[in-house]
Amino acid sequence: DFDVVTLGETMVSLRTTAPIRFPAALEATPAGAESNVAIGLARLGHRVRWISRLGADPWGDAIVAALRGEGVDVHVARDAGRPTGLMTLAQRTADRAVVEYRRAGSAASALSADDLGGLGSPRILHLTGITPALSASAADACLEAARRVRDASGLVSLDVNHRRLLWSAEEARLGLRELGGLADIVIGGEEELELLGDSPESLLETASVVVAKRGADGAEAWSRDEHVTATGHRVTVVDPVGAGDGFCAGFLSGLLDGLPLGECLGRGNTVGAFAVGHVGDWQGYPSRDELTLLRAADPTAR
Ligand code: KDG
Repeated sequence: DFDVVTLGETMVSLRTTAPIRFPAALEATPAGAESNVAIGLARLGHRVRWISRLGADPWGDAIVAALRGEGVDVHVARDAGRPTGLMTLAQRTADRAVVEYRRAGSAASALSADDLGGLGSPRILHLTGITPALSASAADACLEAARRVRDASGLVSLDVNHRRLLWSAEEARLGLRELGGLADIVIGGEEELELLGDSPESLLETASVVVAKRGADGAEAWSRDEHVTATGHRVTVVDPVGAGDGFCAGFLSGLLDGLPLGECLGRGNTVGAFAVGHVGDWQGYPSRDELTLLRAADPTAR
């Protein structure tokens, strides 16, 4: 069985640093919060499977090839009737980007509980609040996967990842609370955690660990008997997208290795720091050997 199984949509992301206009120089790269986490975990040496649906189109082939190339086990249905989702990302300054989604009716929006054949009994199922926003059947797939993994004594991890463009505030509140109630590990920014409950501590009624991500300011975690913080890294930001997913990969990697909670936060912060130094969601994620690089006294390893 896998250390981690994750489930969600991966799109073709067409990136530019200029406003969208012709002629357009766009760079195509796979982007999806859950597959980003899968790549981050695979680079750290964990066994990870990604479950999804893709169009029966060349973009779907390219996403499969990229993820397999990163060592992720790909378990996808190819849908001849629906395209692979697409997004554009105009990164207008180092830390400001404008995203547009072309994912309504995409292959992954048809995800349903019928796609859970490859779920098995992983140690951790990692979900995000993006998938339940795609469609009612995708929301159902998340709930059903969470129930099955809990029944098999696995842990369910949820990164809130609230995407305002995909659902209304009220739909998000209801959908995220329902899924959040099945999660053992709840991860989010401070405002995202507020969507789920009155305080991070209040989420411990159902979760065993709650994590607040604060980017360069580090992270904070609450469990039933611990409250820990970890400082972030001051690094030059080239592109912040993908840092939160990198954080999740590092944090879950720490849990899988049995590290104390504070060190899990530390590993999350480290992967996040690598992520922001590189253009693209996941391209900058570190391998296991590189995890100590930020601590080295000499900035050049030689
Ligand atoms: O966290 C990065 C993701 O947001 C990005 O890869 C695209 O999955 C994505 C989404 O739905 O925004």
